[in-house]
Amino acid sequence: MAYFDFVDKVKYEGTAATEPFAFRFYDPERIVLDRPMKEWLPFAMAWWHNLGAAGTDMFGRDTADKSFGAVPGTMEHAKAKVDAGFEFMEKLGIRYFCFHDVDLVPEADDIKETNRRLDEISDYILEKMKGTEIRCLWGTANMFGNPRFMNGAGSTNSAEVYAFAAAQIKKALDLTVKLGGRGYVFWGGREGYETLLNTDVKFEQDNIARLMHLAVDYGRSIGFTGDFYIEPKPKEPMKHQYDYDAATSIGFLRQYGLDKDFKLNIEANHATLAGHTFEHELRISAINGMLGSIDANQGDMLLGWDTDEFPFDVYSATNAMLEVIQAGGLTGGFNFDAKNRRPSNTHEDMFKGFILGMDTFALGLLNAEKILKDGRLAAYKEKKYAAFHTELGEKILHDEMTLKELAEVAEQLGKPSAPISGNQEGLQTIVNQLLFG
Ligand code: XUL
Ligand code: CO
Repeated sequence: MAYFDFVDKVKYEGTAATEPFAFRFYDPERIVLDRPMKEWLPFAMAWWHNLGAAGTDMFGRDTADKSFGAVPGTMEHAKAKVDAGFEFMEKLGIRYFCFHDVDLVPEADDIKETNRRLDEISDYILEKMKGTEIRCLWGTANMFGNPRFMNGAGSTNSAEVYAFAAAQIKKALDLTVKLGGRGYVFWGGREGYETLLNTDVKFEQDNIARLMHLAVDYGRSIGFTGDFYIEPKPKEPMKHQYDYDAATSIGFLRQYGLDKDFKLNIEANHATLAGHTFEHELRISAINGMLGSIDANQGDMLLGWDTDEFPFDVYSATNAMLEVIQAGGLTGGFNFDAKNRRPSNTHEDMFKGFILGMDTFALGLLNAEKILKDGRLAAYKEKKYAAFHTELGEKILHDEMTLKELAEVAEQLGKPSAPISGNQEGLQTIVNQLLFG
């Protein structure tokens, strides 16, 4: 049975296309720099938003129908979601999916029954994967939705709840390995606090790290060879979240000796909530050897919350792709942790959201290629740091100067030579010329 019979395979039709279900820029086999677009852009579908989210917000109920012909809350519905999801991914040429445990099946009262349902659905998914190119990008456990996690998961004050968090991670890792997942994500949804009046921050952070170590030990013991990821986010649902941004998360991973097994999953909208650009978070991850995967979406700068929109900001995608290319690509992928706006409530809109997002990143990739091939930005950067290639500069870089010797140089000079211009406007003009010229 087809759920989306209004569309066949979505193909690349070029920039003149008027057909809504076509790619204007995403041309999977086109070679960009040294590899096909589809290898630079391993796109993934987020099970939760695409097959689950139906428009409910703080002020109103569902606007979209995601029943897929079955009664929500049943295993028939869980299977219908698998069928719809695979049809969706195949029609768009999406080769990966990401899931939380509770996206796959309705959670039961007793965790034993939930786990039985997860076994059943993962058998069903495995069967469905056969004969397709579709693979799991990463799995995760939802440790924020169930009321038992109201005081956190790894950061909980209840030893029993801690055991439930461990049980969910164990099962989600089992599923990730069973489905051949490349990565495993920790997004610390409730790992944070509202007020220090009732919170022991050090106790909570130690316990989160302990749980992550237990996860690594277990994952490696069952043959999981992929990366674990922290997905930083500064706030929402908690006022203060421990994994505030890339720099904070990297410090945490190093402090607790987790940096060999973990990388980061950078989400665009989380970066902007932290007061950073997307590309800043990618750069900080990359220079620390921790750029793993991306949750591709965007926020609305006039709204202070995580709107998880499909990305259409081409400047942002261009800057992001510059970072990804210069990091040599991702070992993870681009997971569209994005959902349609509440009034975009049809099944057609599901396709349009992905087409928009995929085309935006393809355009970002093509623009980044132009900027890199043009070379003027790189040449300017060379010039900017050229003073470190003088005799004095080289000595500093080789740690051959003491503070006293540097002070003597300064005294001999009296004042430094005139600074060179930052040339920001000139560089921005070049970018516009390359993008629109
Ligand atoms: C929440 C968020 C999550 C994670 C996975 O803001 O991004 O969906 O990606 O738990
Ligand atoms: Co995310």
